[in-house]
Amino acid sequence: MKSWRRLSTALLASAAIVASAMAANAAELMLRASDTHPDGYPTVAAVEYMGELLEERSGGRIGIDIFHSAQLGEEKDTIEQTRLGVIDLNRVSLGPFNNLIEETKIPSLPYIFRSTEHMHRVMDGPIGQEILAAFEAYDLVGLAFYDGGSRSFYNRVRPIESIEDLAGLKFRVMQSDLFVDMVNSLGANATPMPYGEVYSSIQTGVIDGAENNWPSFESSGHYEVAGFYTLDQHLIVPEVLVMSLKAWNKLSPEDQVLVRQAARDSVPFMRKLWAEREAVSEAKVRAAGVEIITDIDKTPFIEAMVPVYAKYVDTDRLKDMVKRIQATE
Ligand code: GTR
Repeated sequence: MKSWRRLSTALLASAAIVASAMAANAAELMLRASDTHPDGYPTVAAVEYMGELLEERSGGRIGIDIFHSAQLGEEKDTIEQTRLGVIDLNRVSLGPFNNLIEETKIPSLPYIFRSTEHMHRVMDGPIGQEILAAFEAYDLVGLAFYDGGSRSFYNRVRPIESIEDLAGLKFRVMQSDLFVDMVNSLGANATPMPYGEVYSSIQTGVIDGAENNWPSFESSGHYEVAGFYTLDQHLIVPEVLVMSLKAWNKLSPEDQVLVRQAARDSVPFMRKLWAEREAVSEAKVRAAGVEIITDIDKTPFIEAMVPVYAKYVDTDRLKDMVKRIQATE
């Protein structure tokens, strides 16, 4: 009797899961997508939009189930899970790929791009294609690049008005050796840590600050615990949307085209949302009374990066890529 009851409970539970999955979406193939950001953030909205395009173009056969707010884990872990095929799609910064895929170091170099427009021209062209192609050797398919604005330092101790003011401060960086060396070369101390630990680490004084763009500074709530933001704009790191090679290989060639095209078509949508969100986030942070330092001489910051370039741009191929980026109008 007992085992019968257990069995029927189990049957009811699995029926409920199936029913809710069917009610939520009738698509035959739901791709599981991960993002560290909350619902409504431009990257999350862009992958959702890609899902709508896919459903429409596949006649409802393929859709995307998006797990936002780091529900599936922090970026470094979700990258591993995507390589293993546990997660199908992943929207991440290029930063956490730096130690794994050497090509991703190049667009992650400090001050490599002169502006967002320069970054677009490079990443939309052959160099961007070369970097997307590099993912395949690591069990991933590079689908598209999204915007990540420019990243600047914020902290809870003092306003950074010159490079000297960074001395001795402890900043969280993404889990990438390149960013550790970047911060240390500026005279501060770097602590690599997952994004989700930054808020409490600033609050409790484990670190003095971190660095990020306007929308992340705002949506993470970091501005509530770090009252000084200096627009030194040391990084313009693109975001990337990757797919698990395992999941990709299960698709028919026609469906691979659909997925790649839907990802591409989500890029202009994302860029528009990004520009809007930057303005909204900036206004919110300013209204909260954060001291914003805009007038900063970037020259010493750029000069301090010479040893970082020497260390990370360490092959002829990477040197050539840097030259081609610098030569891009
Ligand atoms: C954000 C980026 C995230 C994550 C985060 C971080 O700007 O969109 O993917 O990399 O920064 O600092 O960890």
